[in-house]
Amino acid sequence: MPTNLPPQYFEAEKKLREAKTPQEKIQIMEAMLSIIPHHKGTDKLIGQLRKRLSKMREEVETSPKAGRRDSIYQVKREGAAQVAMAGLPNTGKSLLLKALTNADSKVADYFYTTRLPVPGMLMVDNVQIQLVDLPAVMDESAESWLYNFFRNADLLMLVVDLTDDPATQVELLVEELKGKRICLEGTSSEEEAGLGDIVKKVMLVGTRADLPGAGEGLKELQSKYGERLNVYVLSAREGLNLEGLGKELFLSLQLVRVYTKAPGKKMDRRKPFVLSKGKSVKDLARKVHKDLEGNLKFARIWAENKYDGQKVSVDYVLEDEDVIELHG
Ligand SMILES: Nc1nc2c(ncn2[C@@H]2O[C@H](COP(=O)(O)OP(=O)(O)OP(=O)(O)O)[C@@H](O)[C@H]2O)c(=O)[nH]1
Ligand SMILES: [Mg+2]
Repeated sequence: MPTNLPPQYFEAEKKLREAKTPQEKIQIMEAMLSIIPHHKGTDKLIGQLRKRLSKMREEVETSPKAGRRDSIYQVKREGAAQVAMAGLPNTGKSLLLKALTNADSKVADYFYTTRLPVPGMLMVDNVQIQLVDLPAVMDESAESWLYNFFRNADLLMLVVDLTDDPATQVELLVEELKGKRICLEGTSSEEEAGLGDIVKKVMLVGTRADLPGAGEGLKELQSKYGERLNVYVLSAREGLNLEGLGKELFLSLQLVRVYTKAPGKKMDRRKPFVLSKGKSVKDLARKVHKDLEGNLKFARIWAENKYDGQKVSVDYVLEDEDVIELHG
């Protein structure tokens, strides 16, 4: 059967023969996998390449010389929080990342298109949230690093296709992640979490809201998960309902943003400090400067319709949009 491989594939193959380090080889093989067109004629080739890749990864990970993990599977954290996309293959994760941010991630109508993490930055009002597109949860060839990525993220965005039995997709995701000791808030796995399990915040996003059948899917999700999870539906292809997602993410992340100001000066709304809900003035001071916390005596606070420069103690719990003046 013809494989119809593009010239870039052969260039990559040549590079692979010349590559010296296992890290280089891994990187090239990942690139080859994303170049190969998917059809019956290439099934075998893709299978072989996947096998070689996972063998090479195993070698790297078990070799004492290699030490740390390969950096192509990591993303530098930027912004106030990191959100990892988790979904079954072909549910629209990459198109959603592209629709929401300036990032470019390959979109295609076959399974396992995304091979590596692709970060994008989402501005939510004046807060930056890093959104990371990732391989599908069932992608065995990414297993060695994908779940670590999920473990380190602040929130998992469960991306499900509304037109393909979305509640079952959620069940599968919950189960699969539970198997890797990642439990999800607001799902059955949260109640079952034991010692050594990590519990993650989640938000549920249904895609393909533009297609017939999506309404049924939403009903199904609402009835099963609506009470305990933030359920949001959209269409990345048609640009439906995209604007509100950032705000919902911010709420699901349970963050507050506060502004600091110097006495007698105005605050700068462009530069909020972002902390998790429940943090105090003391925590804010630590974030502003490491020496500040020890000298801190009190703070003054401004908040719309609530405070106008009143004195509060260092244990005051911060709320979203508070303006704080720290006094040592
Ligand atoms: N109609 C419609 N199609 C969509 C939507 N979102 C994605 N698609 C299409 O669905 C296919 C898969 O999209 P991707 O973004 O590549 O899916 P993915 O979840 O990243 O796939 P993998 O990386 O393989 O896990 C593409 O053909 C997209 O154009 C949507 O909201 N509506
Ligand atoms: Mg993808």
